[in-house]
Amino acid sequence: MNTQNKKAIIMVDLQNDFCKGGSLEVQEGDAVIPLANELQKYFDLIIVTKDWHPQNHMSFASNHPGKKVGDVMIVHGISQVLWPDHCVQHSKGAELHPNLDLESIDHIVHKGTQKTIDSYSAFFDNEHLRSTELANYLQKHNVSDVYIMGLATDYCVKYSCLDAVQLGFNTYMIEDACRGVELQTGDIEKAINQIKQAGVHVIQIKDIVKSR
Ligand code: VGL
Ligand code: ZN
Repeated sequence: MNTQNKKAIIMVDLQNDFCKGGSLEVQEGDAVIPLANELQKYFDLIIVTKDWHPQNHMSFASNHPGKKVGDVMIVHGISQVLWPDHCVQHSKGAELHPNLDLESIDHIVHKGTQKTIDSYSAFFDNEHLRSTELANYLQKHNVSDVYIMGLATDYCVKYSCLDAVQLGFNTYMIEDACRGVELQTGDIEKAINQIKQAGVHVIQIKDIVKSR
């Protein structure tokens, strides 16, 4: 009998700072919160990620004198977009959106916790030096299928999808349950194409919730 058949949903960065009034507000970010609540009951395991930065984090423009938000810097040979201060550990902005249902959450992943490196993916930092142990957690719980939704399409959702599929999970990105930053016009579309190219199934909520 194959026991590797559990389905998990990873709800990415549903935090105040990415929603209305937050410091790194994603357009229509709030719209995905009720969708996250609606989707939960279709999964065996519910994971949430939290972007969880120290105040001196390298991704904050404020920590690089002379740089501004949106600038791109090369750090250890990889390009890093500089962001407004966001999701500072224990701040209001780092809290999960107040309307998100928390009762069924099985596991929380904190990422971006080291000041010297960013971590868009729920699985690894941006250099793949350290893992968050999420892959181990999923394997331990016999998860074969990983569904990913949340914020933001063109950053944390994208990199989580790419790592999940590379790790060998059957990976599904729920497109209409994600919203993107779109620093440059077309970034969301590019992200979706890259995700598809990598072998991730890009699906819609109606593919899961048949009554829709
Ligand atoms: C994210 C930019 C910086 C995200 C996190 O959740 O997509 N984007 N930190
Ligand atoms: Zn961040």
